[in-house]
Amino acid sequence: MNLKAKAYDLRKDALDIIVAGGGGHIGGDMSVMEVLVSLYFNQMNISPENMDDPDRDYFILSKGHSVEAYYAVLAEKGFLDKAELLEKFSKFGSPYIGHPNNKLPGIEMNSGSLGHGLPVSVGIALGNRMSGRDNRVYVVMGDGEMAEGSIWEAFMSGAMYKLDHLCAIIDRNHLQISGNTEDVMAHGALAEKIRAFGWHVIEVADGNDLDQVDAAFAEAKATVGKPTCIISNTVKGCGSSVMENKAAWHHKVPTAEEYAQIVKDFEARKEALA
Ligand SMILES: Cc1ncc(C[n+]2csc(CCOP(=O)(O)OP(=O)(O)O)c2C)c(N)n1
Ligand SMILES: [Mg+2]
Repeated sequence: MNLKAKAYDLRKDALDIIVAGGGGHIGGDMSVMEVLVSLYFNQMNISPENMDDPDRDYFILSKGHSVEAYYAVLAEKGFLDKAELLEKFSKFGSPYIGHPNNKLPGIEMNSGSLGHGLPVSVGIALGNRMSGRDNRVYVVMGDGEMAEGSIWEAFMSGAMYKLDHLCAIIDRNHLQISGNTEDVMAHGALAEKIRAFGWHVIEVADGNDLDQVDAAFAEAKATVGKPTCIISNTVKGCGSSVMENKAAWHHKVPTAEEYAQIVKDFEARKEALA
């Protein structure tokens, strides 16, 4: 499978889920796609067959609003049914709600209230180690999410317990709901701050380049004695100039014209990869 091209097909699936449901957090779905594709197809020991195995790897989508990208990847992996998603996403009474729901196959944790994924992941990683397990825990956060104080408590405890099987990823797309992160709650020297908390930090120059993302995860796996944080520099709305780097596309449904242009742009990006 050509995973780089697959990331664009999955962007199209996320787009279709949003259009079918009449709403969704499209910008952050598009920025995080290569991280999800790398994790689910190249990194993690996780599948519909082993979800009850305590030795599986764990994944938490802390920035739960990017659920449409998550659903698209879970469907591709065989956890969810794509046709059912298109039919039921965001419909009254449906389990396919606009944030991760742990009643669905493959989803470990309800998320969407930002700031909770890293604290929970610290607990899972510590519990796994206390049980003598060797599995890994991955958690994806948004860069706007860094404004939550609970994240920084978890950075402290993850380092204190030397959780080297824990890997946090920050989808550094520079935008949050209402604008640029540096205007809303400035990060300053983000990498240096997290390093000072005792983590190994890897900065990925282009987090929408699957090779760079894969390389960062390989380095995380080889890191001993401390947890790793990958700061993945991405483009919000990645895949189409209709959406890219535009705060207004944080949560939006495209018009028919915009939809047609976005799909055309995805195809062009795919061709450029070939
Ligand atoms: C505790 C909490 N406060 C506010 C929100 C509303 N909210 C939803 S998405 C979002 C912005 C998140 O920005 P970021 O983490 O950068 O995500 P991305 O850019 O990847 O979409 C906010 C403030 C929330 N979901 N949870
Ligand atoms: Mg962001």
